[in-house]
Amino acid sequence: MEETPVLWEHEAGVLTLTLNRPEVLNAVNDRMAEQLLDALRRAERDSEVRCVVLTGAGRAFCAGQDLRERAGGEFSYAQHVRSRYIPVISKIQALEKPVVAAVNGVAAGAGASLALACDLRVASEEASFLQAFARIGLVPDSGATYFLPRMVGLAKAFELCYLAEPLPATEAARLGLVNWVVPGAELLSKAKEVARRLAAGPTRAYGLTKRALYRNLRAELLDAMDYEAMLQDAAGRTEDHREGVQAFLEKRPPNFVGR
Ligand code: LHQ
Repeated sequence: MEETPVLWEHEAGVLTLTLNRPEVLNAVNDRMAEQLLDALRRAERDSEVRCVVLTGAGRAFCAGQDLRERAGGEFSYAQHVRSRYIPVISKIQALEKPVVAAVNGVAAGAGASLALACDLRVASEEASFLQAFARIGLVPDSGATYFLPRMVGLAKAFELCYLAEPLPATEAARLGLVNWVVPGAELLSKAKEVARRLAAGPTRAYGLTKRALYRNLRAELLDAMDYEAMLQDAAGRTEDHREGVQAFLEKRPPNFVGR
């Protein structure tokens, strides 16, 4: 049987992508990286998809690069990161739809970066985040040095990267790295509840909000406000904006269609 390292399930606007190599804690091989990028591209194109959930099969979320497939040897690490990881992380960030990580277990190395690149994180009580890179003499990659200091501050980012100890979910939530922590048995239902709510939201406005939040991480206030104003023009022309105002005036919940 052909291996399917990324499972795809689409239900009522929510696309759930499951990393599916549980025997190696969903370590990323070439095929998984390709399938994940392909799935994200399809999610971007498919207007029926209004929110993406990313999770892992079995007891882990993702253990990062498959160290049996690619480690040491003669091949270029830079080339590997550029061709396998940067496209995936960039696509999650550029996807103008909410992306929710349902972190079911350990997220290590580039697997932690995958979780950090998502817009929101729901974690099970058993989950943890591990900057495993230093353990094998590598540098945090796939966005870890971008997301971590922004989420937890520079001092904690140094500690996590240098000491490479697992950060348990409850502590990750306390630091602001995780949005919700729930018992393992409730993880998918909680993540899907959040995702269904987002999938019923103003998709275009969410997409533009994501653009503004990322772009304005490195802007001056005036510049940031001007960018918001420009995006507001686009949001202001959507069907969902008209519906939102109409629903407010009629004192009823809005029925957003994602356009
Ligand atoms: C694995 C892996 C794995 C293969 C568990 N590979 N088999 C970019 C550019 C180029 C090259 C390098 O990398 C990168 C980016 C990166 O992601 S670097 C970081 C790579 N990831 C790691 O260093 C994490 C390695 N894994 C671990 O440290 C542990 O497995 C953790 C702490 C995640 C979980 O520990 P345990 O719960 O004790 O599980 P385990 O270690 O017993 O793993 C279970 C199985 O999964 C085991 O296989 P086995 O045949 O013995 O049952 C592991 O070998 C396998 N596995 N991670 N990354």
